[in-house]
Amino acid sequence: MIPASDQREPVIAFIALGANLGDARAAVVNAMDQIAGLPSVQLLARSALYQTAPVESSGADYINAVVKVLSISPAYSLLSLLQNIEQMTGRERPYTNAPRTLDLDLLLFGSATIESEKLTVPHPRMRLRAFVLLPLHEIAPELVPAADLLRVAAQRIHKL
Ligand code: PH2
Ligand code: MG
Ligand code: MG
Repeated sequence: MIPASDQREPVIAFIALGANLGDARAAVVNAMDQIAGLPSVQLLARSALYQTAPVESSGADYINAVVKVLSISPAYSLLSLLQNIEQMTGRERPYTNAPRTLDLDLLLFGSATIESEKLTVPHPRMRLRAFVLLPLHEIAPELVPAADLLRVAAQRIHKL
Protein backbone atom coordinates (compact mmCIF):
# COMPACT_ATOMS: atom_id res chain seq x y z
CA MET A 1 0.00 0.00 0.00
CA ILE A 2 1.48 3.31 -1.11
CA PRO A 3 0.75 6.23 1.26
CA ALA A 4 -1.38 8.91 -0.46
CA SER A 5 1.45 11.42 -0.13
CA ASP A 6 3.88 9.25 -2.13
CA GLN A 7 1.71 8.18 -5.06
CA ARG A 8 2.99 8.79 -8.57
CA GLU A 9 0.37 6.85 -10.50
CA PRO A 10 -2.35 8.92 -12.15
CA VAL A 11 -5.28 9.41 -9.80
CA ILE A 12 -8.75 10.73 -10.60
CA ALA A 13 -9.56 13.76 -8.49
CA PHE A 14 -12.46 16.19 -8.25
CA ILE A 15 -11.99 19.88 -7.53
CA ALA A 16 -14.72 22.35 -6.52
CA LEU A 17 -14.41 25.93 -7.73
CA GLY A 18 -16.20 28.89 -6.15
CA ALA A 19 -16.08 32.69 -6.21
CA ASN A 20 -18.29 35.59 -5.13
CA LEU A 21 -16.05 38.68 -5.22
CA GLY A 22 -15.15 40.64 -8.32
CA ASP A 23 -15.82 39.00 -11.68
CA ALA A 24 -16.64 35.59 -10.22
CA ARG A 25 -17.64 34.05 -13.51
CA ALA A 26 -14.35 34.99 -15.17
CA ALA A 27 -12.39 33.82 -12.13
CA VAL A 28 -13.97 30.36 -12.21
CA VAL A 29 -13.58 29.95 -15.98
CA ASN A 30 -9.96 31.17 -15.85
CA ALA A 31 -9.23 28.79 -12.99
CA MET A 32 -10.59 25.86 -15.00
CA ASP A 33 -8.25 26.85 -17.83
CA GLN A 34 -5.32 27.15 -15.44
CA ILE A 35 -6.05 23.74 -13.94
CA ALA A 36 -6.22 22.32 -17.49
CA GLY A 37 -2.80 23.86 -18.15
CA LEU A 38 -1.02 22.30 -15.17
CA PRO A 39 1.69 19.96 -16.48
CA SER A 40 0.89 17.25 -13.93
CA VAL A 41 -2.87 17.36 -14.51
CA GLN A 42 -5.16 16.33 -17.32
CA LEU A 43 -8.61 17.88 -17.29
CA LEU A 44 -11.18 15.14 -17.94
CA ALA A 45 -14.48 16.98 -17.45
CA ARG A 46 -15.84 20.33 -16.39
CA SER A 47 -19.36 21.01 -15.14
CA ALA A 48 -21.46 23.97 -16.19
CA LEU A 49 -21.31 27.11 -14.06
CA TYR A 50 -23.90 27.40 -11.30
CA GLN A 51 -25.15 30.52 -9.53
CA THR A 52 -25.68 29.67 -5.88
CA ALA A 53 -26.85 31.30 -2.66
CA PRO A 54 -24.05 31.77 -0.08
CA VAL A 55 -24.06 28.91 2.46
CA GLU A 56 -22.74 29.95 5.90
CA SER A 57 -21.16 32.85 4.04
CA SER A 58 -22.14 36.37 2.99
CA GLY A 59 -22.01 38.75 0.07
CA ALA A 60 -23.07 38.19 -3.51
CA ASP A 61 -24.27 34.91 -4.96
CA TYR A 62 -21.44 32.52 -5.76
CA ILE A 63 -20.44 31.07 -9.07
CA ASN A 64 -19.61 27.39 -8.53
CA ALA A 65 -18.44 24.48 -10.67
CA VAL A 66 -16.65 21.15 -10.33
CA VAL A 67 -13.93 19.63 -12.52
CA LYS A 68 -12.66 16.08 -12.86
CA VAL A 69 -8.92 15.65 -13.41
CA LEU A 70 -6.30 12.96 -13.73
CA SER A 71 -3.37 13.96 -11.53
CA ILE A 72 0.16 12.61 -11.36
CA SER A 73 0.81 15.07 -8.55
CA PRO A 74 0.22 13.61 -5.10
CA ALA A 75 -2.62 15.14 -3.11
CA TYR A 76 -0.55 17.69 -1.17
CA SER A 77 1.27 18.82 -4.32
CA LEU A 78 -2.01 19.22 -6.14
CA LEU A 79 -3.33 21.20 -3.18
CA SER A 80 -0.43 23.62 -3.35
CA LEU A 81 -0.82 24.01 -7.12
CA LEU A 82 -4.47 24.92 -6.48
CA GLN A 83 -3.47 27.37 -3.76
CA ASN A 84 -1.07 29.05 -6.20
CA ILE A 85 -3.96 29.57 -8.62
CA GLU A 86 -6.09 31.00 -5.78
CA GLN A 87 -3.28 33.40 -4.87
CA MET A 88 -3.02 34.66 -8.45
CA THR A 89 -6.54 36.05 -8.11
CA GLY A 90 -5.48 37.99 -5.02
CA ARG A 91 -7.30 35.67 -2.63
CA GLU A 92 -7.46 37.06 0.90
CA ARG A 93 -8.70 35.26 4.01
CA PRO A 94 -9.83 37.96 6.45
CA TYR A 95 -12.15 35.53 8.30
CA THR A 96 -13.73 32.09 7.90
CA ASN A 97 -15.96 31.78 4.82
CA ALA A 98 -15.39 35.44 3.86
CA PRO A 99 -16.41 36.38 0.32
CA ARG A 100 -13.61 35.32 -1.97
CA THR A 101 -12.17 35.99 -5.43
CA LEU A 102 -11.55 32.25 -5.89
CA ASP A 103 -11.75 29.10 -3.78
CA LEU A 104 -10.43 25.78 -5.06
CA ASP A 105 -11.22 22.78 -2.86
CA LEU A 106 -9.99 19.26 -3.39
CA LEU A 107 -13.15 17.18 -2.97
CA LEU A 108 -11.95 13.67 -3.76
CA PHE A 109 -8.55 12.20 -4.58
CA GLY A 110 -9.03 8.71 -5.89
CA SER A 111 -10.11 6.54 -2.98
CA ALA A 112 -7.78 8.34 -0.57
CA THR A 113 -8.89 9.42 2.86
CA ILE A 114 -6.66 12.12 4.26
CA GLU A 115 -7.10 13.86 7.58
CA SER A 116 -4.51 16.43 8.45
CA GLU A 117 -4.40 20.07 9.45
CA LYS A 118 -3.80 21.10 5.83
CA LEU A 119 -6.12 18.77 4.01
CA THR A 120 -9.19 16.64 4.59
CA VAL A 121 -10.31 14.36 1.76
CA PRO A 122 -13.09 13.56 1.01
CA HIS A 123 -14.03 17.18 1.67
CA PRO A 124 -15.86 17.08 5.02
CA ARG A 125 -18.83 19.25 3.99
CA MET A 126 -19.25 18.28 0.35
CA ARG A 127 -22.29 16.06 0.93
CA LEU A 128 -24.16 18.90 2.66
CA ARG A 129 -23.85 21.43 -0.15
CA ALA A 130 -25.94 21.71 -3.28
CA PHE A 131 -23.25 23.94 -4.83
CA VAL A 132 -20.90 20.93 -4.77
CA LEU A 133 -23.33 18.04 -5.27
CA LEU A 134 -25.21 19.34 -8.32
CA PRO A 135 -22.15 20.13 -10.46
CA LEU A 136 -20.51 16.90 -9.25
CA HIS A 137 -23.64 14.97 -10.16
CA GLU A 138 -23.55 16.55 -13.63
CA ILE A 139 -20.09 15.10 -14.41
CA ALA A 140 -20.04 12.02 -12.11
CA PRO A 141 -23.60 10.94 -11.28
CA GLU A 142 -22.35 7.63 -9.86
CA LEU A 143 -20.70 9.53 -6.99
CA VAL A 144 -23.82 11.35 -5.79
CA PRO A 145 -26.55 9.27 -4.14
CA ALA A 146 -30.11 10.48 -4.75
CA ALA A 147 -30.59 10.78 -0.98
CA ASP A 148 -27.80 13.37 -0.84
CA LEU A 149 -29.45 15.44 -3.58
CA LEU A 150 -32.76 15.30 -1.72
CA ARG A 151 -31.13 16.52 1.48
CA VAL A 152 -29.86 19.72 -0.19
CA ALA A 153 -32.94 20.34 -2.32
CA ALA A 154 -33.88 23.51 -0.40
CA GLN A 155 -30.57 25.27 -1.19
CA ARG A 156 -30.92 27.83 -3.97
CA ILE A 157 -28.88 26.92 -7.04
CA HIS A 158 -29.32 27.79 -10.69
CA LYS A 159 -27.45 26.23 -13.60
CA LEU A 160 -26.15 28.91 -15.97
N1 PH2 B 1 -17.98 28.21 -0.13
C1 PH2 B 1 -17.85 28.29 1.18
C2 PH2 B 1 -18.94 28.71 2.06
N2 PH2 B 1 -20.16 28.95 1.39
N3 PH2 B 1 -21.50 29.07 -0.51
C3 PH2 B 1 -21.63 28.93 -1.82
N4 PH2 B 1 -22.83 29.14 -2.40
N5 PH2 B 1 -20.59 28.57 -2.63
C4 PH2 B 1 -19.35 28.34 -2.12
O1 PH2 B 1 -18.41 28.01 -2.88
C5 PH2 B 1 -19.17 28.48 -0.72
C6 PH2 B 1 -20.28 28.85 0.06
C7 PH2 B 1 -16.58 27.93 1.84
O2 PH2 B 1 -15.59 27.66 1.00
MG1 MG C 1 -14.52 26.05 0.13
MG1 MG D 1 -10.96 26.37 0.22
